[in-house]
Amino acid sequence: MDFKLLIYCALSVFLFQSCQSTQNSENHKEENEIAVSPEQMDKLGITNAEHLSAASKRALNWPDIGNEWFIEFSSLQPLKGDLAYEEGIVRRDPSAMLFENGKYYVWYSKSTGPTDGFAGDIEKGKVFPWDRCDIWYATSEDGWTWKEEGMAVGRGEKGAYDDRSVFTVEIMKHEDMYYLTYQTVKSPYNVRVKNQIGLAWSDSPEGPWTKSEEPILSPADNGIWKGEEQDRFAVVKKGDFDSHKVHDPCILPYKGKFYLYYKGEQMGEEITFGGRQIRHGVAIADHPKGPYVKSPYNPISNSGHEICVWPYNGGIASLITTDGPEKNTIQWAPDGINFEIMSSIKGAPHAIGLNRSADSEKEPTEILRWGLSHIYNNSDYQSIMRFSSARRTSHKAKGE
Ligand code: AAL
Repeated sequence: MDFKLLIYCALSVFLFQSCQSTQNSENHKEENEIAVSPEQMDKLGITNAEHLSAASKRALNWPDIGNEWFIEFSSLQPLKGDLAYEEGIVRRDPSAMLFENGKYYVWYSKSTGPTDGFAGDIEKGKVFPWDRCDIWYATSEDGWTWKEEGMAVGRGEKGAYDDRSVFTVEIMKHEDMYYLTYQTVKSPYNVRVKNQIGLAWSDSPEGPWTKSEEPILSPADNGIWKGEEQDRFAVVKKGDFDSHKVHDPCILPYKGKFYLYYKGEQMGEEITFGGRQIRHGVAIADHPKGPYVKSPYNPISNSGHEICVWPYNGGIASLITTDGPEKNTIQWAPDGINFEIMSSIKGAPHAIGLNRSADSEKEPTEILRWGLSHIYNNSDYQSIMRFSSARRTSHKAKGE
């Protein structure tokens, strides 16, 4: 008996389309034929193949990948030593960790003092916890107890593109050279200020670091503000997904090139059905120092927040958190550009710093077993924490 025999059902679907042009608007009917195998019916628990709900139709399009990308995160744990929470100090947005010279290295944003916001004197105050930051680094033998080693990259001199803040850093090691990439803001830090991306390099994780004279990436220059007021929602034209800010840079060596993944913020950002309009893009270079050319396929994600990407099985995996309709998913792109959802998770720690010494090829999410994140101890001060995650393959009651 042929169990593979497919049941074909003809479904009529009315698609109501309205034409925006001056031409006639019309309703039209389309015939859809959906093939449902007995195995699919059994796996998805479909009652009647002739009556497929919209949910069942979507389920029939799910990839058949089992649960190997599904994980759950545990509660964040505090760090010890110099990276334990300290009143009056902001330590946040940890980079990935490298394991060198018998210890882990991490870089992060550090600033002091409370946040004043935009209402006060922005020339003197601190508008965000990540304003007036420098990039510091710390080391640890076990990933729990950390020693703060000092500043790695400081703000630039007055008038430089990075004179106000350098923050949200990532690290890449390539051919015995180390590259820090980070966000930059030039004074004055007002609501409409454009945020750029800088780079620094060294032959040692301990520096000294040489900074690029110019940013390596800038926002798209095709949005138009409306009026002179400091209002980032008032626009004549929004422009590309990254017309306001390029954020959260992370460079991965990939296919003989360098893929700089980043978060874009758009002028005139809106709240949509998925929350804030936050998207991700990629810019590609032949050399770690650039020039980085934005991919014509951008945006490559219409959801997410801080970038968290790793190589897996010839492609690139990406943890999508916080914003947009596809938040709380892990995605994978065979070419580093065309990402598909591989799993939907309960939620993930923010601003993850991955453990780059993990064997990321062992299984899809091996690199997420443990790493660093941050929490808001209060609205002024944040501290770096440790996350962990585990595969979850069954759901059983006590004693079952
Ligand atoms: C983070 C990151 C960037 C933003 C701010 C600090 O979550 O997306 O780094 O600028 O918030």
